[in-house]
Amino acid sequence: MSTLKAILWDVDGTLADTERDGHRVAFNIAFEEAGLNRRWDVSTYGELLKVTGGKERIRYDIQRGDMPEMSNEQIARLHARKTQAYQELIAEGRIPLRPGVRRLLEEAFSAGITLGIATTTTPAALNALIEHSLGPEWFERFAVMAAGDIVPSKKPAPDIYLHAMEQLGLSPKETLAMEDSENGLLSAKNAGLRCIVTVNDYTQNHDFKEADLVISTLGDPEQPCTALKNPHNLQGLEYITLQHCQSLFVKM
Ligand code: XBP
Ligand code: MG
Repeated sequence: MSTLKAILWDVDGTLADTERDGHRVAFNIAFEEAGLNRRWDVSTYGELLKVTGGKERIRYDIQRGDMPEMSNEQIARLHARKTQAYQELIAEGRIPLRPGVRRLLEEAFSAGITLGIATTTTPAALNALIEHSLGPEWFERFAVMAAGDIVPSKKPAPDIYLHAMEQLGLSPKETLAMEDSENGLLSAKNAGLRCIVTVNDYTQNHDFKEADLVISTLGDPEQPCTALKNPHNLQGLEYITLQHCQSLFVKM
């Protein structure tokens, strides 16, 4: 038996639905300004999400012949402009948090659970979302904000979770991951964590066999969630509480 001490949160798709109307739009703005003809439509972007990291995603599109050759430096410049465009979109407040995210974060924080971030996105993009969608007080409340190129390999590699746990002096036995995608789940599981998955339009058909719970959202009293996979047979899943998270640990 072990005890839940920390929850590490993925960002894109988990805290907020940032991909379709945030990152994707920002990539297209950067492509247009750079004089490139390439645009990532909603379904193409869904395919490209299997590659984590924005620079890596651009490189993949080049390698498969859908964008012109570019040096790493040119990719980095293009991606820097994309990040700027993304920050501007987020500053408009157009991407709200997903249902239940604020409620569960507040509940866990008040209960003294350590909270952190483990994401493949760029720190500047993460900071914009915290500032404008979550609230600046959360810069202090997250005990670790592990993001982007800080580790050698992005999700599905375990690196970012291992890094965050190392920073906090925590073991995987006492840490829960919140994810939305197969790559995210694999990253958490490769690091030995338990993992709750909230699906979204881009990830609902991913393989979540290894997840400890798969739900439509974290839910709220006025916006209940649907359980899609509940291997530990948790009860009362209208919305996910800290007690649900803790019971994943007590039972195993
Ligand atoms: C999702 C990603 C990111 C974003 C784009 O990250 O793969 O690459 O799509 O962000 P997560 P950048 O779900 O781990 O938060 O362009 O800043 O890489
Ligand atoms: Mg994600």
